[in-house]
Amino acid sequence: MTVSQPSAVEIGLMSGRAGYVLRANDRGAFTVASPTLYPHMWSWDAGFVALGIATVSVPRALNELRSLLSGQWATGMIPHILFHQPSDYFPGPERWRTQVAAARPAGVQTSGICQPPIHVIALSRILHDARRRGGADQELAEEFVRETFDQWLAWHQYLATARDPYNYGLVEIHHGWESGMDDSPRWDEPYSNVHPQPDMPPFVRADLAHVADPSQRPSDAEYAKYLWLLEQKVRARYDDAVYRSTGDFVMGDVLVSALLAAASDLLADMGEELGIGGGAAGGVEQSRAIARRFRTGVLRSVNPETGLARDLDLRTGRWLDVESAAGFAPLLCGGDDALTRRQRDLLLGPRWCGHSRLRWPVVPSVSPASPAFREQTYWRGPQWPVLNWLMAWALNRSGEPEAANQLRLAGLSQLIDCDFAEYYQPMTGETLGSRDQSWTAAIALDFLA
Ligand code: 9WN
Repeated sequence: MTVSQPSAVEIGLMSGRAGYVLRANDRGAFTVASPTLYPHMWSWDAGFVALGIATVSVPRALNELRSLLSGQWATGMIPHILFHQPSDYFPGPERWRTQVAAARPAGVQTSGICQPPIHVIALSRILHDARRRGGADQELAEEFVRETFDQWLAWHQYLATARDPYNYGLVEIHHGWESGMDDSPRWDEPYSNVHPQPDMPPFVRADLAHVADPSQRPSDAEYAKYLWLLEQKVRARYDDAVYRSTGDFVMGDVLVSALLAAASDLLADMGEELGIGGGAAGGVEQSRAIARRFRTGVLRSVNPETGLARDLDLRTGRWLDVESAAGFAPLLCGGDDALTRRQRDLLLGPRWCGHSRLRWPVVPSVSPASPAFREQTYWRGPQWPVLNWLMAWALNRSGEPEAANQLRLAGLSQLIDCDFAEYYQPMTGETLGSRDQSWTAAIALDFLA
């Protein structure tokens, strides 16, 4: 299916409405991930939000990242949620009980796990935008990179050490939420080994009140497992080594690893350009070493038959062969040109974006040809605009601008109604989950810039 360029009127309407959504979701010091379902700051959402806001205002974009960094733990971890204000979101701070953790930050309540390291990718894009504009924007952005370089490096080092103590080259995650793809079939096999115990405190879900149909969200049984892993993290006092030996879910995540590799290269590039982090033991070299290790880990995970990268269950030692979009991790971190071309063809081909039943040729979270595919359940098949953005970004970076533009145009067509939904039913184009989702509006702005 070929998709055409949006008209000037459509572009004007969409960018106006996307800007409006981000303004409406702005709570002063930070942007909520969505107005009611997610009334807090989420880590990887904030990265996407910042790069979208940068197309309108570089200072506001930098403030978003500054606000996120205010939640950084002493370990370097950037937590997955910052609870800047009270709300009915569950699980909130009283469930996370991060006061048991010595490394928690002062002055802001947070969750105790993390999310994919998209932030430096966003920052480098913001810097690029700011340089194009020049003047005060460029100065501000460059100053911000100088000021925060060590914090981003500490974040990456945390993932490279505390989360890869045996140098596998795959970042270990301790909860499906850390992958950003909560109920993805990537985690079905590992979750079958997670058994909530009767001493887990009872809970009432708040999320279902905010969606039209519960089948768009994870099931109650899945939620119980999510809460059980949270409980195990609390019982380990958020100590990664303790959790590793006691927790039920320890996975080498290929998407997180690929993003870490890509982000580490970009951090090194920025350091070199701005003359920071130099020297043999400096931040630039450390970042390059992280990039190399995790790129190697991602490439090693590829199944030669399918051409897709695989997560590794570090509890059982089993590779997890699932046709999820995370399998395209090598596109994000590069390192093997033949594989990049193979993945480009696969992504645009009939098992993925070129599948004959798709309303729009946009990256689905799971291949529609896979038995695991579900058309309207969360990360089990629906299209998430941010994933499509990531793949378009990766294709551009790999020297595939035409393929990238195909995804960009398809993504814009999908968003033309300006609902900026959290995710989309791939066969009908119906909007699912939350509306006015900040990161969806943000990537629309970026696609339009
Ligand atoms: C749990 C905020 C977040 C995204 C995740 C998405 C969803 C949370 C939830 O919403 O997760 O972290 O309550 O379902 O899966 O990727 O960051 O938009």
